[in-house]
Amino acid sequence: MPFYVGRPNLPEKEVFFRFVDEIWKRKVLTNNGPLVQQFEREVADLVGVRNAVAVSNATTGLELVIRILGLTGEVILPSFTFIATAHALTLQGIKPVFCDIDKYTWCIDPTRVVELITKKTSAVLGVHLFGHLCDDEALTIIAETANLKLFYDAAHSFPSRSEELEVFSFHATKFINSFEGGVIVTEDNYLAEELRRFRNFGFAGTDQVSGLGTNAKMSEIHAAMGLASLRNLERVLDRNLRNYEVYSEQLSDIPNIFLRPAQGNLHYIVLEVEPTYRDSLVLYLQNRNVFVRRYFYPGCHNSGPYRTLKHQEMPNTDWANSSVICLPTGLAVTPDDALYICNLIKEKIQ
Ligand code: T4K
Repeated sequence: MPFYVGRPNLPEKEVFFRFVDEIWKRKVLTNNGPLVQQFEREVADLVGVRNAVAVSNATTGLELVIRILGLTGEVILPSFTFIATAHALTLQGIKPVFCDIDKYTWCIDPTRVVELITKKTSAVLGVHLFGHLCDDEALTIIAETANLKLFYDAAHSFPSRSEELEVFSFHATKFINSFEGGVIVTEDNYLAEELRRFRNFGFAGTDQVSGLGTNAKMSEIHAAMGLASLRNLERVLDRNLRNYEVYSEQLSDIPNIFLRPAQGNLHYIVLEVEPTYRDSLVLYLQNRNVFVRRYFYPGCHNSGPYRTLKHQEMPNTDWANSSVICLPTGLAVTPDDALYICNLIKEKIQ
């Protein structure tokens, strides 16, 4: 059987269909329907925040935030992230300025952020990577001192968060999914209202357009999947934990590989492999139907439109890019499957 990183964590079909029945009865398919509102309330309660604004996906969520915060010029972010983080800025006419990551958390390194601040910098965009939260305390001090906005790409971290404005992803491949989807969370009521208006063409009421806007709404069927998936959260977390335990027991004493510490929802179980062995191990596993991934090799600064930009030296990013392997987990992987995958790894490395 093939194993994937990102196989969807499917909720009980019956639970999903109960929500779908409600859609059929009401005939409300989209435009801030009752299931979207319920999904927003449940997400807000779970993470403990005042406002949750559901959107079509996390990338549009980031674009909305960038727009509503009125960012200009340059924004500092890590290169070691999914390309969507950088593209969301570029599409809004902002230059992404790539920063190195911390050696231990693999999140943006606050001490390296300081080196990159210029007159054109308007914000710092941290990424809570693989369940690790950014150093919010240090970044807040830096942002306040330099009068910059601070916000987070929290695509990986649901339901953990820091205190800032952040954007979760509910994409099919994420810990909790709504097929496609994202949720922006913020304590700021005014900002939340602005985001709601902007996701709905700028409408402030029927027939009343208060400003620019787009269509970034989540539909009812997506919210139905999100609500069903939330009822599955403990089961997914428990499976991730059990799989992590197997990976940890089996891989702890093998030379040249290191299992990164467990954090958050454990949706990404991450191995650091001595770079000279990494790609041959990936190939070996993939040839045996274990589709491990090198997220986020080769890094944003080595991808697409960003290759020609000048950037600071990023030794920790270089190391992460050349050593990372994400291992399969989630409901589609049992602890016995994890053991099988570990045996393949040992077969190749030892
Ligand atoms: N910021 C960060 C840090 C992110 O990681 C992401 C998304 C975003 C922002 C943007 O969030 P969204 O706008 O998407 O809400 C996948 C996902 O498409 C992407 O959402 C995710 N990060 C990224 C880490 O992974 P790919 O190109 O690797 O996906 P793909 O199609 O290769 O799928 C991965 C594996 O999952 C496949 O090998 C098989 C399995 N799979 C996938 C899908 C979609 C399934 O079994 N069923 C499915 O329906 O990007």
